[in-house]
Amino acid sequence: MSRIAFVYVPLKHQGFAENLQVVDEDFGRLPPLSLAYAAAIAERVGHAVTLIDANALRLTLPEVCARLRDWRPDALAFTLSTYMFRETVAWMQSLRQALGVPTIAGGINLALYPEETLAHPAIDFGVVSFAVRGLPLLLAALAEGRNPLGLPEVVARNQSGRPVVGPTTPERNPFLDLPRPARHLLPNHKYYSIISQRRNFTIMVTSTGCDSQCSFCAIPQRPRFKNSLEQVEAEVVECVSTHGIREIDFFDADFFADPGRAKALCRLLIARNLDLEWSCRARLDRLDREGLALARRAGCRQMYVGIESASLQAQGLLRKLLRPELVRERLDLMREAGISPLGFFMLGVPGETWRSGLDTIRYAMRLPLDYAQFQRMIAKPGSALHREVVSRTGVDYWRDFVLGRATPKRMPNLWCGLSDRMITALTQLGYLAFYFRPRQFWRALRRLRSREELLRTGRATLRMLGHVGGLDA
Ligand code: B12
Repeated sequence: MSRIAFVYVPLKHQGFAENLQVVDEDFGRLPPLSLAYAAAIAERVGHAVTLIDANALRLTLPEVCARLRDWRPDALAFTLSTYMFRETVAWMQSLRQALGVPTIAGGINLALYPEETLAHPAIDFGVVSFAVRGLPLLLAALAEGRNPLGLPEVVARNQSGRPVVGPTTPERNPFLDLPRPARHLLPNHKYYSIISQRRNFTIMVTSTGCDSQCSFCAIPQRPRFKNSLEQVEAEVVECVSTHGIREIDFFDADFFADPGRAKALCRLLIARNLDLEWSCRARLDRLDREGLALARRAGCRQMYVGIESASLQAQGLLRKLLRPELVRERLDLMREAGISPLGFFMLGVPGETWRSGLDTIRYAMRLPLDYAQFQRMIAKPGSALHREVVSRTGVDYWRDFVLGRATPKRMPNLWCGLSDRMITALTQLGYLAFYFRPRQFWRALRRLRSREELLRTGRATLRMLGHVGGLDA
């Protein structure tokens, strides 16, 4: 048995990000779900485990280092996204040096760029896939002083220092083997999102991947697996009864992708009659009156829906066509059911002009939405759009970024003629035009349920106003 410390590094807004800085910084503090899954896998096979969420606890590197010196881990484990790659590797390097123990990495960036990731000497080992098999094997080898090179799903360096990915088998549904995320190791009382209303708050996923093929999104490229409804129900019940959770945000790409499954889950939650509210992401064309009514009865308060753009041409190119009549009809159904809609919009879409960007903002304002989020379109790592950029330019920006050859800056935008500054200005304008209307203001005030929420949204509003003119990116 070994002592394994999982560390979640504080999030930082990046120069290439799709959100405005102020939005990224005020979005909330959300639990590190992937890491909590990995920690649960290690704990299940008998290791002593701690998870330090330095992001939620606002801990600095020296503070985490001091805590870990006291705890005396045998290995350090981190989740690596491409966005947070640099910061995470910097923490791995410092903690590895200070504590003199090996580092283990997992997560989305390792799946996308395994060899480039392991090119960093601060990372000793990696575990690809869902870690159910690979992590226990790696930890056992380390505990017994065996060389993990060649173990299934484990990335390790060979004698000449080259990273080698151990054999992988076709992925089977990880939810059949995954334990529930180790929420008992998380500071559950610290979490919130900008529009959550109850504490404790957490996030959950009931599936991975997505049935849709929107070209701007990276999630369709992830394998598609679903958890069983019994396990989802058990996780929800554990959240409520053991961790004092009163609000959950389901992060599935499309909660209603399989409407029959979603409705069945709602019925299970209704029968449980829990003191719980929740939100989820859903595609508008999958929603119907029955599903929405069931979701509401089951405690759903908010749904996040991608509407993206007013331009039908751009929607077609992005492989997500939602006609305005359908959008309006489904949003009306949502409101009728008593569910509050948040619309996601993208600016800088293919063929975007200043005028079409303004059309998208006006479109958002005409729709019966309680909230809107405006993002610039970027070629996310792993998306079909990014693959197209690579084939057209011959440059893989994200690969270069992981290898330390590119800085966190705006990527080339091959699909629209607007400058970066114009897209940023449109995004800011979107927020101002949408939220600073008497009707929206009044709606927002009526929705507020707590002093904390008032302070949180007030602060975000002031920061947003403060940034206008500064053109933060
Ligand atoms: C929930 C979620 C979040 C949560 C929780 C973060 C987390 N990953 O734990 C919050 C809201 C905090 C979040 C934040 C962010 N996220 Co996020 N997130 C997701 C989401 C929707 C689901 C992740 C999940 O829990 N999946 C279910 C579990 C079972 O699978 P998994 O995540 O792959 O984890 C398994 C394995 O990868 C492995 N594993 C993972 N980590 C580790 C670590 C070790 C040591 C080991 C051994 C194994 C291991 O074991 C896990 C269990 O099987 C994914 C999209 C997706 N569907 O994958 C995006 C996604 C991962 N997020 C993304 C992004 C961009 C972000 C942010 C930068 C915010 C933003 N601007 O969008 C931040 C960065 C966070 C960070 N520190 O890197 C991108 C990543 C793109 C990239 N290549 O970098 C994704 C793919 C979505 C997208 N927009 O395309 N996110």
